[in-house]
Order: sequence, then structure tokens, then C-alpha cells
Amino acid sequence: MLIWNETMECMDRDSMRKIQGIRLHETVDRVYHNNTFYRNKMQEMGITPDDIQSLDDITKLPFTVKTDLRDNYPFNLFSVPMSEIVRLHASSGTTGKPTVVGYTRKDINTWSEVMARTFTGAGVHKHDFIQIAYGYGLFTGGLGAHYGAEKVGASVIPISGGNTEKQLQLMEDFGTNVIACTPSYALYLAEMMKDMNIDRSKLKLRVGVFGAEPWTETMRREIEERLGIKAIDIYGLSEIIGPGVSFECEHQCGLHINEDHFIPEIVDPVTLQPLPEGEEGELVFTTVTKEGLPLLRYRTKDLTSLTYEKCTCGRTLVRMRKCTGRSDDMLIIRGVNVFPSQIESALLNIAECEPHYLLIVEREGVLDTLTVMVEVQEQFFSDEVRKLEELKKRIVHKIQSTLGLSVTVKLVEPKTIERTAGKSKRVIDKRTL
Ligand code: DLL
Repeated sequence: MLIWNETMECMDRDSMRKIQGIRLHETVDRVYHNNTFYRNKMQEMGITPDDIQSLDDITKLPFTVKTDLRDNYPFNLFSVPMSEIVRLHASSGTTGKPTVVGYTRKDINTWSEVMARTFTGAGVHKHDFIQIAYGYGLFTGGLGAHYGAEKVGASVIPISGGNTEKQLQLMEDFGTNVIACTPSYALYLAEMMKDMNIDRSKLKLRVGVFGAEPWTETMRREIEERLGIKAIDIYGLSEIIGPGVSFECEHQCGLHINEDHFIPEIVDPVTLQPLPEGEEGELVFTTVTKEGLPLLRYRTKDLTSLTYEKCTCGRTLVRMRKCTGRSDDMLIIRGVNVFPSQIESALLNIAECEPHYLLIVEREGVLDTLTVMVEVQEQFFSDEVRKLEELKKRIVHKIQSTLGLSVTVKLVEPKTIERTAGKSKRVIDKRTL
């Protein structure tokens, strides 16, 4: 099994910590001298770059949150003059101004490097044909994946998201063996493949490189089965670089973090105190090589845990557990905390359910209600009413017994719930509309 950068990906812990410490000091020194926002923050806390001499000193640094980026819209958090910026991306978000991120030439090279590690981790090499169906444009998915795939030398098909029939046609004609897109779009591709009567044996698809949204292990199994491929999870966020922050190897046992570039911490989301290895909390990153937009202790809101154990693949890079929820994804329904991923797992364990669902939260008087809308497989939907009622009861019971929450279940025909080429929307919270 190939490793893109064995020196960095298989380094012993002491050497990694030393490099991280040096790079951390350099980054802090740089932002202190080039960025008013961080200089002010550090001065308020009474610290200078000299206080940051080793990795352990990271906890002395201030946190950064998404609103800091919004408040400094569009470019005020950048740490280089605009003449050094060669690329801008932005993530739209649901409210207010987008979050803008900027890259220097060196940042683009770093991004290609971490994405080359990512693809190599997924077993992708220069003889592969990779179809990039992440959106190209301001979203970091398309171009981020593109540069990494070119770096490993694969033949890149920059098709972007959508245009599903064309995707499938090119897949067949070009002999695509790697697909990169969101997991929800992967499911849609599988569905269309069936509708268009495409003979799977004519396709060379071998592996999918999926990310940009949470997806459960049960969803992974569905995708692997329906597309007949290995489904690899990749994680990232625009603020830190885009895709390429962490990646699974072929063993699919946690995502290797490119920690020589992005130092992770897990903190308690309430007290912000660092948590020990293995405990779940909020993932926080400090970038230590980025020039355009270096960030100190950026709170991702993503919930996961870390392990420093060496992986079977030989990489020693710290691994994060597959991330299935964000602290701001959590719904509180009549006092019960629910993550959409928990409902997803419950639904996908019921054979008649399709992996397409939508959660609708409403308030009736003082009570919150959760309606779970889920598609039922064709062959069951045409069944008699009594059987559908029985199925509905089974789903309600499954959710009640695993989450302790009573919900209303609405069974709908296949293809009722909207499909998307990008990130799927699983929750409509009418309480906040
Ligand atoms: O989604 C970057 C990306 C593109 C990652 C393509 C992977 C593949 P943003 O639009 O800024 O960036 O969204 C970042 O998406 O904080 C997570 O909540 C979520 N996310 C990204 N990847 C995963 C994943 C891109 N593999 C936000 N599993 C992050 C779970 C993910 N959530």
C-alpha cells in the first residue's frame, strides 16, 4: 500500500511534536506581527510569541470562531498583503455574510500536498481515472480535490456536481474508476444508474472519496453495496484549508489528520478545557503552515475524538473518529438531545427504508414535535395499507427504543425527498424559521 509522504505520515511522535512546536511558534510570531485581530487578542491576554515555545503552550492561545471571520469580512483576518493572495474561496453558510478564505501560492501547494496524501490513502494512483463531482467554484470541494488528483498523476475529469446522466455516461465511456463527491450524491448516482438501466459490470468504478457532510457507518455500507465500491471518508473545512484536513486509509478505521499542517485538539464545548485522548468533544485546529489565513485554535463545532495509536497502514498521524455530528446539529426535542445521524442509523437498520429521509421539527403550542419523513422501497410501498401501518409502527418503536423519543413517522414514495448534487439538507427546523 502506497503512502504519499512517508517521512511526514509515518514520523515518530517525538519528532512530530518537535516540528509542530517549531511551526506553532513561527505561526504565532507571524500572526502577531501581521494581523491586528490576533495581536489585539494576544495583548488582551497578556501573551507574546515568546510565550509559545513548544506544542504544550498551544493552550495559552486564544480561540477563534466562525463569527470572527464574519466580523472581519471579507479580508481582515488575512495575514499577508492581498498581492500575495492567488485564490479566494467562500462558504455560503445559512445566515448572513459568507466566510471568505484566501490562499497564497504556498498555501495552494500545501493544499495539493494534503490532497495527494488523501487520494493516496484511498488507494488512488496515476493510472486511475478520477471523476470529480464535488462542486467547482467558491466551494473548496471541486478545486481542492482537483489539484490533489493531478498531483498524484491520475487522469482528472473535472465534471463538477450535477448533470447526473452525463456523469454516468462519462463514467462508462471514460472508464472512471474513482468518484469524488458528497455521500448523498453518491447515493443519487446509484439510484440513477438503476433507473437508466446501466449495467454495473460495464463500469470500472472501484473507490469513492466522499466527504463534506456527515454520514454514518450504516450509510457507508449502503453506498458500498449499491455502487459496488469501497467508500472512503475524507474531512475538511474551508477555514482550515478545504478538503485534505484528514482522510481515511483503506482500513477505514478513523481519519488520519495531516497534523504537520493542522494541529488538532479536542475540547469540552462548554468549558473549552482540553480533553484527553479518546474522549469525545469539539474538534479544534491550529494551522501551522498556512500563510494567507492562519487560524489559531479554530473551533470547528464538529464532534469527535482522537487516537494516537499507530494504524495498520503504517501511518502514525493522529486519527479522528468518523465525524457524524456537529454541536450545532443537535436537536433538542422535548428535552431529548438528538443528532440526525442517530435517526439515520436507526432508519437504515430497517430493510424497507431507503437512505433518503428528512427530519421536520415543529412546535405545537409548547411542545416540540419531530416528524421523520422516510422513503420506502418501491416493492414495499405498493403493499397493502395494513403492512405500511405495521412498518410505520416498527420505525416509531425503533426510534423510541434507541433514542427514548416518540416521533411521528411519515412514509413516502421513493424519490419524494429532494436529491442534491452537493451537501444534503436533512433537517427543517420550523421553530427557527
Ligand atoms: O465541506 C470541505 C470538504 C469538501 C470536505 C469536500 C470534504 C470533501 P465546508 O463547506 O467549509 O468545507 O464545510 C465544512 O462540513 O465543519 C463538517 O461539519 C462538515 N464535513 C466536512 N467533511 C465531513 C466529513 C467542506 N467527512 C464542514 N464528515 C465541517 C462529516 C464533514 N462532516
